[in-house]
Amino acid sequence: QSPTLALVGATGAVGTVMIDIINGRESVPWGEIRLIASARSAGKKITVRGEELTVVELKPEAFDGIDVAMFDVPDEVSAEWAPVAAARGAVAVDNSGAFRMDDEVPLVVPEVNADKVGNPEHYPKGIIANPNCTTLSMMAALGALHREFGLTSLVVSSYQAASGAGQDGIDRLYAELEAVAGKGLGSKAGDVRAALEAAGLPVADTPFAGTPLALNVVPSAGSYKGDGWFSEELKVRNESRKILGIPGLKVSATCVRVPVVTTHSLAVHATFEREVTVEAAHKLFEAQPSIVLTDDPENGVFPSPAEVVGADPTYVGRVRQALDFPNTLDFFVCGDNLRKGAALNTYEIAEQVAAKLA
Ligand code: 11C
Repeated sequence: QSPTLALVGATGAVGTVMIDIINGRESVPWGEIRLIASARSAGKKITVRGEELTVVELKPEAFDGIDVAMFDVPDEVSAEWAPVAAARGAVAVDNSGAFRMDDEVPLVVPEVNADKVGNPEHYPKGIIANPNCTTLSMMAALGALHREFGLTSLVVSSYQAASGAGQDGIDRLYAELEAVAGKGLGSKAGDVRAALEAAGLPVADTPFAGTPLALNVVPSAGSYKGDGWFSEELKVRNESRKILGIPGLKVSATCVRVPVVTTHSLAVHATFEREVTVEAAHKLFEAQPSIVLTDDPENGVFPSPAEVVGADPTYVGRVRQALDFPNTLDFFVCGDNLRKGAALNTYEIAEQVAAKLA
């Protein structure tokens, strides 16, 4: 009998992309697909693979008969409900931050550590975690380089899209862009903020740290964690170490929100044990099916979010030898934070679990 799949958070920003991904697959391994959401969204009808499904409310019984349950919900909802799904016999594949650093929960990017879903002994809690979209955007590229050259340190700056903050982030960016368009703003400190306030869009309490995002960049992503660090920056460090299996990896990240709707970009400065060349890196990237190498800067060929959004692969370009740092490459990656960064990677893990169940 074909395994059954549940999608928890079916009506959210990532859940919606997940349904697009399932609908776009040539074939799927699933028998029943069940959509689950909060009481507020229960009863909604959504078409999945040509069949109109009714969203059911998140309750313990919703997991009965489910083999794999994907969670695209806030941390506190996953923390409560992924163990409920696991107790009812499902393998929970969780896209929140609730379990990522739990030693009994593998943190998986199939291109790097697919072996972690090979055997239920690897996930004794019945939970497998999906990384943060910022970390994930560079993992296929770094995994390929690490296998060959041995990664020793990583300095990263991110350029994160508004949709990382969910549908509220997308809505807020569009509203801000509309409020500032055509007004010649941006040459006087505070004029963007004043225009937003005048348009009835108070800046305090936005998903962007009380700072305008239109015509701006905001060096704050996630929540403040003390000593100058934001949660996104610490996630990049901790999750990269766990996924790559390098507990002592030196990592420093600065995470910045930019006025892009969807697709995170990262400038990566990566140092290796062994000598690495641009040519060798190009070859590795070309050989990795989930990477598209876009690297001809002289002719204006490099990845940028507006050209990449909606695509499954990670786009890599601007690969160059760091001039003053031995064994070090600088490069730029763009990845759709809702697809590979969230829904697609979660779905790929779910498919691998299904293959083991079959
Ligand atoms: C952002 N990367 O862009 C975040 C969103 O830990 O899964 C995802 C947060 C997470 O704001």
